[in-house]
Amino acid sequence: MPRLTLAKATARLARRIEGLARVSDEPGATTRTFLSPAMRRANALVGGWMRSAGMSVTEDGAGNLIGRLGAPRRGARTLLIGSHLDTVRDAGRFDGVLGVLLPIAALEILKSRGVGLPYGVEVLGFSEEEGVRFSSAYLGSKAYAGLLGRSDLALRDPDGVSVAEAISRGLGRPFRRAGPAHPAGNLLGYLEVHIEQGPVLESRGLAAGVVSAIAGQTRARVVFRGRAGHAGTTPMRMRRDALAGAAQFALVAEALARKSPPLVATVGRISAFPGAANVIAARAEVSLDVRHPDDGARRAALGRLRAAARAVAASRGLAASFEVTQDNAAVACSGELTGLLARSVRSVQGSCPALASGAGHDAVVVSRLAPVAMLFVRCRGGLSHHPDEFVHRRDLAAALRIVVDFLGRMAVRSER
Ligand code: HGY
Ligand code: MN
Ligand code: MN
Repeated sequence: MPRLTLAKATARLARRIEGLARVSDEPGATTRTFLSPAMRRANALVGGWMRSAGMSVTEDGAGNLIGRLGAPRRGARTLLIGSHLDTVRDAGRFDGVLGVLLPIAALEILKSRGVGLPYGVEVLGFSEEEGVRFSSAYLGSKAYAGLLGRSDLALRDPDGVSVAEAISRGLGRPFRRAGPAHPAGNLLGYLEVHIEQGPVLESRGLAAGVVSAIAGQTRARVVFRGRAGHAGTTPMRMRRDALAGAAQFALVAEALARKSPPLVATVGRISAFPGAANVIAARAEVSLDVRHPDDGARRAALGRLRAAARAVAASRGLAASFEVTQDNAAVACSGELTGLLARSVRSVQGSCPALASGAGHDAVVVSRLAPVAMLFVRCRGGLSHHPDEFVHRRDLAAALRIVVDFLGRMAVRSER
């Protein structure tokens, strides 16, 4: 096998990222949601690349794609490297995907150099991280970690399909709850390579950095109920307009977060029933996403937002419900594993900033199994969850060099 140069590996990685972006449930956009037809095609495509890197490939009971490079000796521990293959709607090409395809390229470089690793490696393509279909994130990594519970399996999508039904239909077999993919102690750690999705690395003129901690995150479904009525004949003072109440709540949530940085609160989706132009909305539902590096501050903000929903409803003669659909505490990355990763970053770019992550990542869940470290890679303008999301070729190359170096450092650490 000819030696795979960094330039060739980077070019092939860039081509694969472009190719995978065209595997979508929505023509002309990049959208892949939990166990959708496009997700099934994505697993087949990425699984082929994993095989060409010498890995054995399996899919677990929740559709997570697992590429495995066995260890040369029995009893050797395993390093997990991965991220998610699902996307938001009309997504960018790098969010999640980079963290699955880049380690495959790094292992191909080592293979072409005839370098074997003294530990096992599992490259993971999680099947659901974004929480688009079921309004609750991390279903894939939770299944992998043995943490997918009955309440998760009972979540329903907008069509009323439950997670359990989606798995049976999507995979052709019922989900069997099982323990974690690996017993405690078998794992060296988990590395997730991810675009920064923020402006810091670009402002510092750096290609990469490490993550210190991942912000806590709560998602909720807030529903306002009023009374349908004729848009032309119902006087304004007699209305109980659920959509107007939901819209007012969205503005109240935004104002509350603006006043208390670094708190962020987002209403990303609003829907109304019956949804006709000439009918006053009887029911309106909004999604709510609340994040803060400090868990106490996030919980306090949630209390204020819950009270705000009640106040808006009371002022308009509406009823309001506030259902938390996901709640994750902030997670600190492993100091030791992150310190090792930082050495690899410094060996490539001289310095290594440590950044807090406002975005959630599968590392939040995998931290329940093993120490986690995250490599952030600069993305243009910090833009993400947008089709113009972009990583320069030189930054792909830098990240690839960092991960190859890190795999080597882990070889030394694994022998201890
Ligand atoms: O929402 C997030 O933070 C991540 O993109 N799932
Ligand atoms: Mn995302
Ligand atoms: Mn992501």
